[in-house]
Amino acid sequence: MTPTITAFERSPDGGKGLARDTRVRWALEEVGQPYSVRLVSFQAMKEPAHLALHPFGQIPTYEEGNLAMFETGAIVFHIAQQHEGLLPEDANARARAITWMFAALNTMEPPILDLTVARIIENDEPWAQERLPLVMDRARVRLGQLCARLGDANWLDGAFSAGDLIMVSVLLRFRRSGLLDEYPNLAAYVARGEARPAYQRAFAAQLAINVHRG
Ligand code: GTB
Repeated sequence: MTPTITAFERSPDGGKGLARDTRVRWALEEVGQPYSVRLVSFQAMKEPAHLALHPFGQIPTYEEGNLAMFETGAIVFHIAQQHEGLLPEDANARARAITWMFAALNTMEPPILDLTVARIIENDEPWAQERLPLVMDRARVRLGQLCARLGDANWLDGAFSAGDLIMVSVLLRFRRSGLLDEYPNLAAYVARGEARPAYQRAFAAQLAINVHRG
């Protein structure tokens, strides 16, 4: 059954891969699963029909037969469990790949969200310029630790996995702040992820929607 995901009708980044439907599209492309996309406006996201799918009124959602899901971590995990290619067969390696998915979402994503809030949402507050360096330094702690763990490996734990897919998706959001470039191995890791044909297809599909809508 072809799954349907939801995405922004008009993404604030113009469809450049920063909205979270990109990671779901990427996972579907990695496993070769075709999918449909239903575009939603900011207003429609807060209306009952969408809230029935996503209690927090956000994108993306994932529908497949009588299954409806939200939260990208859960969606990518579901896709990875249903298809070969995103999680290793070996039970321990699989558990470690899942650990990296959680690490990306629970340990690496919060500092980037804090940074986004500090740089964009709180930017006009009188204390913003004083606070920003603190938020940047907290992000640097986590990036430094991840940098040390990755070293010169291509991926976090052997072959590319759903753990890398989520980690790259999270890390690429550090790029605008300039922080990613402070860690050349992480910048190269993100570039490796983005160079994957499946990522390229996901990115192009998201961009096409936004280009066509001006
Ligand atoms: N934890 C949830 C998940 O992983 O699925 C978070 C989902 C989420 O934050 N969705 C955002 C959303 O729907 C879109 S991705 N926001 C609308 C709202 O809350 O009303 C966040 C996002 C949006 C746009 C950009 N951008 O354009 O740069 C970057 C990130």
